Amino acid sequence: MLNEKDKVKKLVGEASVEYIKDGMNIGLGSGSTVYWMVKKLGKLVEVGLDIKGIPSSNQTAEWAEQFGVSLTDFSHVKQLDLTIDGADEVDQDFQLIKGGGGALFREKVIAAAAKELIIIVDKSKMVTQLGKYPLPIEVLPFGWQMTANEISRLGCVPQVRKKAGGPVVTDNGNYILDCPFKLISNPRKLDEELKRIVGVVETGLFIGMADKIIVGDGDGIRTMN
Ligand code: ABF
Repeated sequence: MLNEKDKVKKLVGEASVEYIKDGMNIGLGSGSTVYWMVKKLGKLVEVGLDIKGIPSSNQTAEWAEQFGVSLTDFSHVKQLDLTIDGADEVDQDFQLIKGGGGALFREKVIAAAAKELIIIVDKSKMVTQLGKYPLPIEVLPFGWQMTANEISRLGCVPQVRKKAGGPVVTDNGNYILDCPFKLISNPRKLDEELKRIVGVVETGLFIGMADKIIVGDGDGIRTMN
């Protein structure tokens, strides 16, 4: 039995496959909203559409396999036709915080490789200013404390993400620092500053990447271009 929020995630996830056409190579994001997109995509494959996906996490790869969606990789595909992914926060300028699920690096790769990036969210993710959600930053394990210290100079107290007592290890073998900036007045500048810090692999700020946002709530969906 789905709760109200999950019903909305299902709605937007399923609605997003409208943009997937026969023959496309698709970037498959991560997260609970993307789950519904991949499941619905499996139905399109069942009726004969020739689609290949590049997953942004091992979890998404498992879902693709479960629902019969063929996978490929960047040794076979130079550019993706479309990437569909979720987000943790979205502002009016389509700037995003992503990485709550820890897959931000591969999510950014498939976003950068796509002709179009569609973001699928429930309305609770829409914000006037980014930052309430602690910004996830993927860092190299070696010297992560030094990296965290450098990040803290930019105005937050980073916490290494933990699970069962130890740091969470990403699909790339790295750690995630959750960084509560509270309000990010200039996301592009912050992203640039973070990327200059030794040890930072990638940030959860996705600036100037999203082309379309599909937002859902109890009344249905709305598409913003
Ligand atoms: C991924 O899934 C992440 O970037 C983000 O953390 C999450 C989206 O959340 P949800 O599970 O609500 O779809 O896209």
